[in-house]
Amino acid sequence: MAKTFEYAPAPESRAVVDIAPSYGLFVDGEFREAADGKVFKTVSPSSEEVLSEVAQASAADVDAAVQAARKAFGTWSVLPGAERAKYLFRIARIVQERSRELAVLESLDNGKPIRESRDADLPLVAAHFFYYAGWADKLPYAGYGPDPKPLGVAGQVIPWNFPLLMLAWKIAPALATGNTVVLKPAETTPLSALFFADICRQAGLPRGVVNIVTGDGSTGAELVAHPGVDKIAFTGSTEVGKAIARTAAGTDKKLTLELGGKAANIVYDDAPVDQAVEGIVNGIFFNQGHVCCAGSRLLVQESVAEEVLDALKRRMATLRVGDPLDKNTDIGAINSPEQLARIRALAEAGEAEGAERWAPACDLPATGYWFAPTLFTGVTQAHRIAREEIFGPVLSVLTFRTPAEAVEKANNTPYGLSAGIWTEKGSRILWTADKLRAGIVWANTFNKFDPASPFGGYKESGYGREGGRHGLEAYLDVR
Ligand code: TAP
Repeated sequence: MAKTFEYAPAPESRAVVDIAPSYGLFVDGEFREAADGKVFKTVSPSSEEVLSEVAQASAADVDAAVQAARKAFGTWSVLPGAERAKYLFRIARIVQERSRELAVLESLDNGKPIRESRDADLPLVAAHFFYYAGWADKLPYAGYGPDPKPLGVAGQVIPWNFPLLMLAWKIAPALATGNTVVLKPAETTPLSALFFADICRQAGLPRGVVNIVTGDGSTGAELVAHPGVDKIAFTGSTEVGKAIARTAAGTDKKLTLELGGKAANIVYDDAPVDQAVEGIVNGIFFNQGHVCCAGSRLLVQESVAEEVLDALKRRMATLRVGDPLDKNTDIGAINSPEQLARIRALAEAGEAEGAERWAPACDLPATGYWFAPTLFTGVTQAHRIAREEIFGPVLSVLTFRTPAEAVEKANNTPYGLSAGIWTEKGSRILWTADKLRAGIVWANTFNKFDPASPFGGYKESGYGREGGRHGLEAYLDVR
């Protein structure tokens, strides 16, 4: 049974970010209250402290934001690309300058370890703006015709797992291509988007080019249904993605969907074990497993399964769960009590269906939402933990005998977002990657992201690509 200890937030690092007691919506370059005055609280999942009160946007607020974006589109869309690039470069530089503050904010509101927000999220956010700033004046050379045109107003809805990074993935290509934006962050993580609104002001971005409407799923639904929205970009669950696709059907709105995943991380018998174990740990425990491309199914070749699992358990025993602001923390807090309940329910289903549950002895804080790194062995393809996205620090282990069986099992999922391969043989990497139905395949590494590389899935993981040159297409009227 896990022991508990009292939670004590790290005081010095908390002080680098100044969170106001309340925030309004960011519409037409200004923060304003919701038309009906409604607010909701955002809570730190590690301490259960209320961080701030945030405006809850209703249909009237969404309408005001879309109108502001529509008005701004008139001038923004005809600005020379080189001028738009200057704003994007400026935003990237300010993100870098304020990255310590933003990293602490993100860890407080989301629960992710500061080492990850500082070394992964924030550098990638800046990189994304730098990358798309570089495209803004080169669109005629992007392969979409000599004079590609923006679509108009982009309505963007993002999840809570990488709040600022998902914002960057959405806003950077939209602005580079001359579109204007209304973005709705997730209800549990609105703060970094509101700090980003302040960065837009600091960068002198013309009013109305970026608008942020905070709220719950109903705000997202209002946004995607608004007739003034020309393009919808959504990242989140497959269930909500399907609902949005139904809303957009029969309209002239363009739609891209980045949805869930159930990635296979395939370890062949010739893989360097220590390196593979690091990749497995990174694949499933990075960001508490709240990652759409998490390597949540380990497929290990039967002849090395025992050796790999022994090494994996030894490594898991060294992982530290706790205060996201502690630089030694490997696994932070689960983002919300609802998500914790979902993870618990699926883990219980794993046990009930006959898989064997294992977790290292682990001290979990008394306050906040926590789940110990967990693995299941004896998992079959019929088990719910092998089929459903858990979105938490839970690894399901399956074995295989031949490469063909590995591929067959890896592809046996309604999802098709990502996969990993661990082997010494280049030929085996190419053979396997060619047969996997996954938008991203990593070999001898996992969770590597680069703004130049397109990201997106097959099957129920969605459609459209974000990142790279391909990411421009979703925001252009390609004729
Ligand atoms: P969702 O519940 O789908 O929420 C995503 C966003 O949609 C949130 O902002 C949410 O608002 C909003 N929303 C909820 N209902 C809506 C509706 N009917 N119409 C419009 N918007 C609505 O997902 P989540 O729980 O935040 O995120 C976890 C899921 O996202 C996982 O399945 C994960 O795999 C997926 N995900 C995928 C990717 C990529 S790139 N493929 C990346 C990250 C996450 P509220 O927060 O207020 O409910």
